[in-house]
Amino acid sequence: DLSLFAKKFRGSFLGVLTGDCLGSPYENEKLTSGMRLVLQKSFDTMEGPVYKAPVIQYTDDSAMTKSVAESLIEKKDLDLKDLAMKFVKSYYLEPNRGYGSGVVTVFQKLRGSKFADVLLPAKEQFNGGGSFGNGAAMRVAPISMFCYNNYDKLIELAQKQSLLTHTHKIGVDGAILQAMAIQQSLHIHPEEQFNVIEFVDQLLNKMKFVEIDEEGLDLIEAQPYTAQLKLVKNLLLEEGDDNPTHQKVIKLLGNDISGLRSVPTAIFCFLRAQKPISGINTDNPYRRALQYAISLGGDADTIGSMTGAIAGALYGIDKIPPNIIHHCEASDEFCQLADNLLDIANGLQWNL
Ligand code: F2R
Ligand code: MG
Ligand code: MG
Ligand code: MG
Repeated sequence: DLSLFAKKFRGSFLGVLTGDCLGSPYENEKLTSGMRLVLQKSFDTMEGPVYKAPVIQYTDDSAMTKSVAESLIEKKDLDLKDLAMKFVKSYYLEPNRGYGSGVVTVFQKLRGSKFADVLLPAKEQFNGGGSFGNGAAMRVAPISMFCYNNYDKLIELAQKQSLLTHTHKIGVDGAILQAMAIQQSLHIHPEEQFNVIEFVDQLLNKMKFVEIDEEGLDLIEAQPYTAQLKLVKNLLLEEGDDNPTHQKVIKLLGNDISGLRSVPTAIFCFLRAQKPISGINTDNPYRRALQYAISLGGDADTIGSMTGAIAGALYGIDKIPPNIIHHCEASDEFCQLADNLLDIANGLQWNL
């Protein structure tokens, strides 16, 4: 029998994987209502009895998450040089996993410089501005598990791992926010009726200290994630049992490749899926969250993956339909990584 945290760790890891695999066919798509019906039917089949089907390949989201997990397990710490080497090795072994076009330059420079200064290539991205893509957020789940009982360590390591590829504050803070959301989910009992507004309020309180408003001007531009989280809260409050149109969610929260317009969206999908959503017919809240996230289209693999990581951390592996798991590439390997990471995390001083 698995312990509660073993189920949650596996759930979050398989959340990353299943959201990525099931979302990737829809990446960059603008979904029509017809396509949403196709999505509903394919999820219906996957919630049914076990059947044979070819596995769906994972993309960069899972590949990079796997590297983060493997490095933490091997080094029992966040070792940036080792992690940089693992990212690069994995990229050159399988360059066609759908990586962001900018991040490939980082891998080339890391390899070309023989990892002399692992932080330098990321700083040079986009004329020195750094990447604001969601790539640092999409791979952060293992950090939430590694630091599952320590908030300060979580922030420190979520930020540090980002800097290997993303130095723009939007890119880094997106990873911190995603890491916080997963950690919060890990600490909610799956049978507990939790308050979704309190979940957002906790994130808002924490982001206050991340998005420090140095001038004290209370400018929206200085606290962009705070502004997005307030929109998430309003959307959850104002619609009651209805749900906002896809168009409205995409317009307000976004569904693109930037951290700012994808991490809060994933948090919203997870929270909104606590209640029924029209057009998504299921009693399974994990499936509902995943299907809802993917149905928004745009950066569907990444928003699906980040939503899956948060939802899986709450519900645990038992709530993920077996067909969904078995139809994703390397699901056994992801389970094993979760188990190994729990062993390591439980032995760390800072989690005691
Ligand atoms: N790249 C994709 N999907 C599209 C291509 C798929 C592939 N060709 C295929 O079909 O096989 N998906 C993956 O990329 C996202 C994560 O990206 P990451 O790791 O953040 O990469 P990058 O390159 O740093 O940033 C992504 C793009 O964002 C724009 N951008 C970022 N910072 C910018 C800045 N400061 N100024 C201007 N533009 C900036 C650029 O267009 C970057 O290329 C995930 O969706 C993952 O699934
Ligand atoms: Mg594609
Ligand atoms: Mg991807
Ligand atoms: Mg993507």
